[in-house]
Amino acid sequence: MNDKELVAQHAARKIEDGMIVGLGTGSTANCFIEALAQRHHQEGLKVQTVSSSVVSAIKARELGLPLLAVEQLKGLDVYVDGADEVAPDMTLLKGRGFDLVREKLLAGASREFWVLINPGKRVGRIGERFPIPVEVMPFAWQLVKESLAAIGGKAELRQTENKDGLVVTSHGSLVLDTAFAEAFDSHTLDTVLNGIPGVVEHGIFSHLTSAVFCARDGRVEEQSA
Ligand code: ABF
Repeated sequence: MNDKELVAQHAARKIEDGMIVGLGTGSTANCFIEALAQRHHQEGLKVQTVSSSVVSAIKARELGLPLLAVEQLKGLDVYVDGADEVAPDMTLLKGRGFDLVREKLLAGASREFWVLINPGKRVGRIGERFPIPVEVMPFAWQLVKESLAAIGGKAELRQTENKDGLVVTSHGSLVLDTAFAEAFDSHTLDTVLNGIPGVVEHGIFSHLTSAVFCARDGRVEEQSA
């Protein structure tokens, strides 16, 4: 079993009968969906799930997990997802993939948010390895780029992998990947980005994490808020 499967199974074992479980997006979240489906079928674990992306919804449906629409939800018990960077205070950087809007919506609406990682995701500060993904309304991108420059951010529109076009999220937004030359306080930047008109959402997840599960040397270390 690899580290992603290990940490995914660890999280899936903590899910209890009757829970509404949010499914993240990415390779680690995929392992969690598989581990949860296994418990659902083999042990009769009764869960309802809600997905953070079309990709996760398709996977959950294929594996026979009961799936709710986000529109039906008034809240959920736990949201389980991976991350791109995890700071010591459990602030996260997410959104190297798609759908950070739904990811943050579910993380914020959930009683608990569990983050599944390996030690390679740990950083001293958010933005150490990756630029901050800032999702913008398409018509606003140039003006938002200027606003980001005014606070020291160098923003580039995200391109498709083969560089033949721009990335468009499933909600029709564009993504400005924004690097800051100077170290910043992630909680302050979170608030500042939230206040820029035209910004739909961004990849700093502050004060949302309940627990980080990190697979290391065949064991899972838990860090709780
Ligand atoms: C998505 O999955 C993104 O927000 C985050 O970027 C990524 C982590 O994926 P993986 O587990 O594949 O490293 O939730």
